[in-house]
Amino acid sequence: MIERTFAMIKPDSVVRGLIGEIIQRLERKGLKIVGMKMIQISEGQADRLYEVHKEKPFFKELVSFIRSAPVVVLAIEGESAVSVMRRIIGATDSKEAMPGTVRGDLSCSKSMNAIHASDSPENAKRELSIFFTESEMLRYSRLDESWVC
Ligand code: FUP
Repeated sequence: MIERTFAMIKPDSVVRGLIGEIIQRLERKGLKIVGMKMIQISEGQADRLYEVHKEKPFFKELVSFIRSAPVVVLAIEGESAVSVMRRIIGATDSKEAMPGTVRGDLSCSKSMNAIHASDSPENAKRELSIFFTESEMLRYSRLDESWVC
């Protein structure tokens, strides 16, 4: 089933010059970028994105990190996009993430872990709505669509 998911290239990747490398991996897999912008996350957006972690000891540090430099937010469409993206990004702790995944290849930290992607279709919908209006998610066909899945 074609799904939409939310992803965010985190500040560590932005300041390390890894935006292109990460986007290239997603495009090559056959995922379609239907929305993309570079932003400085507001405190309100960070609170909403990480609301499930509000009571966790790392929450304050997490919000401070995510606001420490710009991020690139992405709306992504594709066959089983939610689970495919989770596999591509790898385990939360980059030290444990498998080689071949974004985190496994490009990061070594649990907190500065390169990229975020929604963990369920429900969260994808919620997280997309924090950063994109419906009209900011665009419709087009990729030329390779019938060859990818
Ligand atoms: P993930 O879905 O893989 O991004 O991971 P979580 O939703 O569990 O955590 C969200 C973010 O909180 C992670 F990307 C990094 C940060 N985090 C910490 O900094 N310390 C922790 O112990 C757990 C998560």
